[in-house]
Amino acid sequence: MTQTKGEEVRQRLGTLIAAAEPGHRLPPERELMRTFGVARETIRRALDDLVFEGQLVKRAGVGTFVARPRLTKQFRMRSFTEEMRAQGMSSSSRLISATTHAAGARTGAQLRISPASPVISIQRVRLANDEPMAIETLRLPLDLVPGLAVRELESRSLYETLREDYDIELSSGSQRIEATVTDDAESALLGLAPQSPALLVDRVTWTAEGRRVEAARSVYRGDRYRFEVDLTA
Ligand code: 16G
Repeated sequence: MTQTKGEEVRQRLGTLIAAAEPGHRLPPERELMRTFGVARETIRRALDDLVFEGQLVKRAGVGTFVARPRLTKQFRMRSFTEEMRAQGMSSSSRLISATTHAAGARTGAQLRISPASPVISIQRVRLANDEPMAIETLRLPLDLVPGLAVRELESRSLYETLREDYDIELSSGSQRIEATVTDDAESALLGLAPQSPALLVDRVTWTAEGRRVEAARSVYRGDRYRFEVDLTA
């Protein structure tokens, strides 16, 4: 797939952000237009996307800054399959797509690999008792899972597969949750009205040795899902 100008700008800005300290001020739009050789509109859209993702902060009349890391809370490390089992429900998946491509700046930074390293990207609709609950898009470094039988992931747990076939035991992760609404494609896949409330979850998981294994971006339907957090003083 060829990259659009906008995607290219986003990727280059991502690299710039990854290398900068939190609080660092980005050059003004005019200068970014010159550097990237694109129209103001393209720069604005890329900046807006990065602000939406929480990577940048805009201060009116002052400038655009690399965001400080947000406060995060810890959740339990559980797979969708384990979660459903614990609640007495059956789980399954519908495979939407599986592709391999270069990680890119954002996923590369999340997985601590070079943006040029290949990843496998798997998109599944997750079902509980045959009802669609979430759309998950996972990215795994390709060299960690050679020959992964993607089709099997319709009926088999990814975490189980990692454990049994690749001897990869996930020990911790970090997760961020934001409110969102479903777009047209997501609404159709989840059987919801357009623009239904949903929760957007970004998760990165790693092994006890600190090897980043998975960067996942999931959209959970807001009418059926609730997130529980254990609090400790
Ligand atoms: C959970 C994880 C997802 C992981 C999946 C594995 C969240 C937000 N996401 O859905 O990152 O890939 O479990 O499930 O919790 P599986 O082992 O059942 O395939």
